[in-house]
Amino acid sequence: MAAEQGNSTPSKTTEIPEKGKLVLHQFAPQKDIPSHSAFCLKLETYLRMSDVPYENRYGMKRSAKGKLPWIEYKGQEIPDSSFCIDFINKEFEVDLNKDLSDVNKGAAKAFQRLAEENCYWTINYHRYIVTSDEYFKNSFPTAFRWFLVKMVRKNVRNNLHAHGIGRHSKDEIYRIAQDDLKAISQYLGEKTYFFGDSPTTVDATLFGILAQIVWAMPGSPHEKFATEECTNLKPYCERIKEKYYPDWDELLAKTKGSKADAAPAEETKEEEKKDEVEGETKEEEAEEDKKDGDDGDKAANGEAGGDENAADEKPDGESGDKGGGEGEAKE
Ligand SMILES: N[C@@H](CCC(=O)N[C@@H](CS)C(=O)NCC(=O)O)C(=O)O
Repeated sequence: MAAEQGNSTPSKTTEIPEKGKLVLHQFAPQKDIPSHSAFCLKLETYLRMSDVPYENRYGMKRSAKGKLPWIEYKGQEIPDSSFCIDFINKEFEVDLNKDLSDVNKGAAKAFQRLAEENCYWTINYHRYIVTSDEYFKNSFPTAFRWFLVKMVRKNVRNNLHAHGIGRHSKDEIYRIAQDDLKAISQYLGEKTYFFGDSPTTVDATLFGILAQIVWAMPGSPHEKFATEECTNLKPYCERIKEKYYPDWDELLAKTKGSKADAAPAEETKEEEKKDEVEGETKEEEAEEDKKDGDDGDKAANGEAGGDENAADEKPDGESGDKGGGEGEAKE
């Protein structure tokens, strides 16, 4: 099955899961929501909504595709939250979308793409470019913070530029996010779930994204817009949280002392990246930090300056370190 999903070499698993249980590999919980990864939270929510038993394995070990989350079941390793859902549906004979009309199936797919392929990037932009220092201070009070901020900003800049959204100004990126939130809010309307009284896959997807905004981006334009202009979004998240996460607080309590938090002997992306940058001189770092600061200031003041791109000042292909992930590298 792993091959069917387009994997390359599966990563090596060290612990044997409880017999017959599906294992969800994801980042450790944060102190405000169970995951700062929209995709990890989506997949865990889907498992809960479809009542499939699973156990969490928190850590930094990426899938064969280099990302989290991924699942493991009876020796098979499946990367990518959507491919995981396809696999779960088949294997456990569940399908939250089974009663949807074709029209709604089409709408569900469109909203999924809006959330994951567009809105998601505006969240990364806010977290890792605009407020990276603050974000890391609050979320990752580690000795390596200076290093994480530097590497993550560089990676996120490259990714945002490659996506295209990073070529817009700060105001434009926030406006794009607001348009997405408005569309979700308008479609949801007064309904309990996106398509009525029962949850479907898109509810798990949207919860993964919206929970970031309403609970884990305090003071952001996203949060302000979602709570003040789209007043049905937070209650929607609260409904899902209440119904599917009775153990919410227990999950959050796992932030400290978790496997990921302890950054074990297991090789992490951060450690790999640290090795990569050790050759850089302090002067180079200071220069980059200054540039980041200047960008941040420009962006904060809404200045276009000589460079409209709040998120990326470098032409394609110029910077190295393309391979890593987004800010989630440290989660
Ligand atoms: N399409 C993937 C996207 C997963 C993804 O982008 N995960 C991020 C965390 S939100 C990640 O692992 N980034 C790479 C990294 O952190 O190294 C899915 O649906 O699972």
